[in-house]
Amino acid sequence: MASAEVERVRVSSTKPPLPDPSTKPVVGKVRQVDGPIRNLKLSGHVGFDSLPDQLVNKSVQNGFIFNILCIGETGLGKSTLMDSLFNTSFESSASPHSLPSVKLKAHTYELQESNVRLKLTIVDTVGYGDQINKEDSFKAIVDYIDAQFESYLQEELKIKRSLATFHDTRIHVCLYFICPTGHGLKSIDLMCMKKLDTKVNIIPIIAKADTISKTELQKFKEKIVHELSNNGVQIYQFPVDDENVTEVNAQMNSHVPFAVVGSTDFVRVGNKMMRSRQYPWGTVQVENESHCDFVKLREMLIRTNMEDMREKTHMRHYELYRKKRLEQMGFTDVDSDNKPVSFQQSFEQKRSHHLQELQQKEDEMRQMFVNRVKEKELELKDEEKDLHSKFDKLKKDHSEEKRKLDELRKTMEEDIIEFNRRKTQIAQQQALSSSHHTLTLGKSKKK
Ligand SMILES: Nc1nc2c(ncn2[C@@H]2O[C@H](COP(=O)(O)OP(=O)(O)O)[C@@H](O)[C@H]2O)c(=O)[nH]1
Ligand SMILES: [Mg+2]
Repeated sequence: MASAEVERVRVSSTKPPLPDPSTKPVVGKVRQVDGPIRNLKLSGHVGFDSLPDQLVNKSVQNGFIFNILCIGETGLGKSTLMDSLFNTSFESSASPHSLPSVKLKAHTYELQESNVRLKLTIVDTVGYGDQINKEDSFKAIVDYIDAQFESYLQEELKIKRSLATFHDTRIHVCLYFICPTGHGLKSIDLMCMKKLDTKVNIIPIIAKADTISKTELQKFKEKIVHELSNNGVQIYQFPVDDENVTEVNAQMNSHVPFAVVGSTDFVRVGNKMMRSRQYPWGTVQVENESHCDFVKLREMLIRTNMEDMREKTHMRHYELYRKKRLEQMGFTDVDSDNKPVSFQQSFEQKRSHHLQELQQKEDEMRQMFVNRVKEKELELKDEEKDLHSKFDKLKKDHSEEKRKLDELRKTMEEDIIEFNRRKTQIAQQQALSSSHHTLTLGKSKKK
């Protein structure tokens, strides 16, 4: 096969000046084979500057998917915060504290803002922290996250895949609700976040921040950050590589964990209804930045970094899962000499290895079968021999018995003959003696 020629030409376009008839277009003339990429000027408007618009239109048409996992003890305000974040009511029902284990419940909603559709899935950890033994609380969560990765991987590995219409349920962000104790993280918090930090983007938040005083809150935040870094827990960092958001994201990274307040109640402030919590001593406004970090969280989670979280989920967390799973299946990018191998080579190698193993197993089983048959044959032969000798003995016993019986019969027959002979003899003697007696009687009568 002839090796393919690689032609790389880079043509750059600034906003097109009016075409100058004296300069001939260079596009297509300058060709570099396997050389460096060159910048070229376009001498007229081509139109690929509409690519971003095309992308936007397509994305808007398809709609977006975003999946949030809320982890936190029952009653920490997870459902209320979700209602507050999306400014709606998801109509969730309160869960009891009596569940024997942690269960994950997902609900999917279709939301629309202007012409942008969002398929939002909120996954709740029902019963989290309610068991006496909390050691295994994270297991159900890890399993759930992996199960979503697995179903995406299975779709991806199908021959006929429909990823465009596939409902991607991979978790894009995990909001970890920290109890506002002021005493730092609980061991369940650290353990759970540590188990999840390679699987999902974690944003820790301090729940019900209105129950903790301002000075305590600052110390609490510092303590949490310290404990997270001491335990090597990697939480999600808002990206600073996009210059449009570098500054705001860098600043927001220093505010994590956000201390939030949620509410389903509204209070009139001026001529506007504001989400607030009312107390005898005053009102906490959810969207007031001097009252809590709710606005910061909404800004970071929904308005600035939603796409980054979707991307990181796919490029980092899913990629890691996929790598592990493919390696488990026996695929690799390099051979034993560290030389690159293609997926096909790797697959064929795995297949031939598998076939070899199968053949070996089949041979082993066949050999085992032959051995078993041989053993059984020997056993049967032994049993047959036994039976034969038993039969011979029985035959011998029988003929011996028969012989004895014959002898007995013979003796008995002789005895009978003797008996009969003697019987006749006695009968004769009796007859003779009775006739003699009659004779004697007769003689005496005559006298
Ligand atoms: N003080 C305070 N109470 C809250 C806050 N958010 C929710 N709550 C209350 O806490 C209770 C449980 O809230 P819910 O959202 O059902 O908790 P979930 O079990 O974590 O979903 C409800 O009575 C809420 O009104 C908050 O930010 N501050
Ligand atoms: Mg709830």
